[in-house]
Amino acid sequence: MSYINEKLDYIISQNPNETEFHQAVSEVFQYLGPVIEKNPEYKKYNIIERICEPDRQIKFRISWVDDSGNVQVNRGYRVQFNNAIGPYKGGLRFHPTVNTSIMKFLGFEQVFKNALTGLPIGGGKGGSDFDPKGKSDREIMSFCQSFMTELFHHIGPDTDVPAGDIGVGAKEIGFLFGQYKRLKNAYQGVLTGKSINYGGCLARKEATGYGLLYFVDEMLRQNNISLKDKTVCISGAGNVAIYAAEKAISLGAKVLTMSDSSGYIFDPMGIDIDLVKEVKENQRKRIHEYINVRTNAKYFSGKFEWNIPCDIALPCATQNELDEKSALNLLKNGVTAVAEGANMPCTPEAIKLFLDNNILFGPAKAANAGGVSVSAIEMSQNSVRQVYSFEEVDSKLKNIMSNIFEKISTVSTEYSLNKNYLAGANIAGFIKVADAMIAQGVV
Ligand code: NDP
Ligand code: 2IT
Repeated sequence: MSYINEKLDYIISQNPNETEFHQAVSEVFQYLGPVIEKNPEYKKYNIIERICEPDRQIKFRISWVDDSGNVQVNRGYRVQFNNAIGPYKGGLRFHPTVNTSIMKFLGFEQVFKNALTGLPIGGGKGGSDFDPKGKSDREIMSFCQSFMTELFHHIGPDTDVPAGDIGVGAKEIGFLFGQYKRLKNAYQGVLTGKSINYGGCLARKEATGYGLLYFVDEMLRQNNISLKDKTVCISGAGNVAIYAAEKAISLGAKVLTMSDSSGYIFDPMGIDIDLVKEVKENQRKRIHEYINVRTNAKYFSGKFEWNIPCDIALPCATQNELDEKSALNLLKNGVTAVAEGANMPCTPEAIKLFLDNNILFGPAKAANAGGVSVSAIEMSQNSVRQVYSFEEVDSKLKNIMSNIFEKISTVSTEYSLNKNYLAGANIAGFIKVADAMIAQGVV
């Protein structure tokens, strides 16, 4: 058995039942054989085992009172995975499916994603099984205050800087920030994704979706394809999906679908993004409300199976949402490119089909790194008490995304895996973190 496979078996046995974490580790490991051969130091310093073990995992109780006066209990997490290249950095997810495996897969991926940005940020992730759906603002505030009352012990602007993810947007970040400030009596850039009027960064809200499209545009351009007039299917209708759709439309593409966990909309005339924003961001309603206004669009309840023909597919909802069956639908309908806006949205079987069929594939670690990149810009603005304009941040974001593409493309070629951007991202991210760990000694 190869060194890598032995280590993979060991890591799986040490972390039983954490299937999403196993999946994320396997994705990185499948490309590490030649990397270890080329750099024997990684073996000597046992980087493989060290990089898979979080520096620290914090798990805590959150008690809070709902609007009926009942005491509710949820579970909170913060996985501080690796700080070899900077303070732990990564989002908080509030969703009933949150568990140790989900937190660890997200934290593990974040380490390599953050390395690819070229910015000084380590990787972490956190969250809770709290479900914000249907909760009043007062309930969300009460929960966030209780959550922060434990979390504040473990974070800080030079230690660990959380942000948003599924179920955590500017509103939740505001409640969390207010409580941190009260407990610490310090005004620090300890969270990113804040509102603009108290230390937030212009273009952070747009950054993941816009960044995804800058990445896709670059990937297509390097393969002599234009985004203009292409059809795009998007899943999700949250922060990432909305701004991916907005930028796709502004770059001349036509977006056909969006979805939520209840169903999906198909608008053959092209999605009206202002209407989606009105329904989802302002009214906080379900996506099916869209067809009440756009009567030519259709709503289908149930899981979106990527059965609408398109040139480009952008899964922007959640992990493992695009499976083998969906990938076969996309292939049958002649898809050209797939890029992951969500974290790990494509199953390994789906990815294999894309790579085997020479579909341009943008892996999450690279393609959705725009959000955390602008978070790092927010951190630096907070440190120097400075504010950049939207245009300045947007132009930095564009630059970062094209540098990421260039880096992973070059590394894929170096390892004779030309145009396998998944390999390029995993290898480039791993090498950067591994080298920093070795330089800092056995800690
Ligand atoms: P939001 O909470 O804003 O939106 C999530 C969207 O995905 C909603 O439309 C939601 O539908 C849908 N969704 C969530 N869970 C499921 C599910 N189990 N099945 C089907 N649909 C689901 O989150 P974000 O847009 O911020 O995050 C989306 C993805 O992007 C996540 O994978 C996240 O980790 C990733 N990401 C986010 C970044 C950010 O900056 N926010 C940065 C990089 C990656 P419903 O309302 O019905 O739950
Ligand atoms: O998955 C991600 O990169 C995020 N949720 C954003 C993390 C951040 O710190 O901005």
